[in-house]
Amino acid sequence: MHCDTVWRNARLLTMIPGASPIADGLVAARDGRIVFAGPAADVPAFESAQVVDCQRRWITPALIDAHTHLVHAGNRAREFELRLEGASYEEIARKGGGILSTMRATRAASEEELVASALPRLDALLGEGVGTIEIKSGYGLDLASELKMLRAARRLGDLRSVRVVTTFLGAHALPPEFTGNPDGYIDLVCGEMIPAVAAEGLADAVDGFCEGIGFSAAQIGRVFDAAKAHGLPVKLHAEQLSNLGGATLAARYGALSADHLEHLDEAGVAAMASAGTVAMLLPGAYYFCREAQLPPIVALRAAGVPIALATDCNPGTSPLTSLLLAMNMGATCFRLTVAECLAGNTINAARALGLEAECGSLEAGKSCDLAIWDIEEPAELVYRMGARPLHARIWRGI
Ligand code: DI6
Ligand code: FE
Repeated sequence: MHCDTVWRNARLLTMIPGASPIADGLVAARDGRIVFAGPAADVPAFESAQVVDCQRRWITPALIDAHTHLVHAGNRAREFELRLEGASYEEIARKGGGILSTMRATRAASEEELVASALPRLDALLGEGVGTIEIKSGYGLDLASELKMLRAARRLGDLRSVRVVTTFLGAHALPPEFTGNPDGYIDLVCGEMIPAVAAEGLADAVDGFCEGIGFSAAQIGRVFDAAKAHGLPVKLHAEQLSNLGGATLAARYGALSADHLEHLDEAGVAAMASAGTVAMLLPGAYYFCREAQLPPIVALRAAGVPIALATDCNPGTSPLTSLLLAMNMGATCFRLTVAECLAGNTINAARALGLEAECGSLEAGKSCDLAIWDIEEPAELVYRMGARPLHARIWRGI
């Protein structure tokens, strides 16, 4: 076996479902892909240009943050203060704050400014071992500004060694030009924005916000029809603040994921289970908004719905740039197990992006995206708050 790099003397958490940790493991890479990951005793004879002694550190797949609004301008610290004084998220949104205040700042920013302001957030995530990140549009809400956001997101992937997956979220909020005319805005999303985004190859999926302060299930259904017509997979912000049946709708369209889900009901759980739609839980938003309603974890588990976790990094409801803290919140707020939290940021997150053949586990054939940790046991990744346990991050073998 010819390799470019071998990492030896490591403990491995492959994240292959059902696999045990490997006490004396080795990962070998060639041309950026894993050619072997397993017990050192099983490795075939190899020659390698470089051999790294990991000194018994743990190696996991690089982490995956599969739901973010990383690209945006401005911040909403003032709204945070208003909420501390008693205003609700929905009240602020209805008064033209909320998503629309970020829309104004994002429209005013250049593509370069969007990239520059997102880079520190991206770097914080990379410093925790993230190798793949999903980034949504949705703060432009007109064609030019949505395209600008998606270009900024793609540009981030050129500037750093990270896989950037983009999602068009035109149906995030109603822009002021369409006040009183949500269906007119959905016409624009379906008739102009999705075709333009698809023609430029700027989005890997289409998302929407199915909520009283967002769009109805019927409106989202039209967006999904347009996405499908352009060969784009879908996902949905569903059942965060109320139950509009968004998850069931998403499942009907074979959605990659349904996200948030605090108000998901049994029918929604069953629909997701039969469609194989991932439950993308966002504990940062739950925590930051001081939600009272927990997502139906026990029912999701019982139905075998794969559970993923992400930061939901956004200026309004989850100004969070730590995926490790999202894991801790998944455990403390949602009572997820350590194994569920780890799978939620690796293998199940890969599935939520349709990338399960590419990343999310240490398996021959996948991209060699590794996180090498200074920890004694994997539970520490979930247990600690504010720790910086990353020793090294490898992306595509480098
Ligand atoms: N749900 C969320 O949590 C974010 N978007 C969404 O649809 C919040 C976006 C914001 O408040 O800026
Ligand atoms: Fe979100």
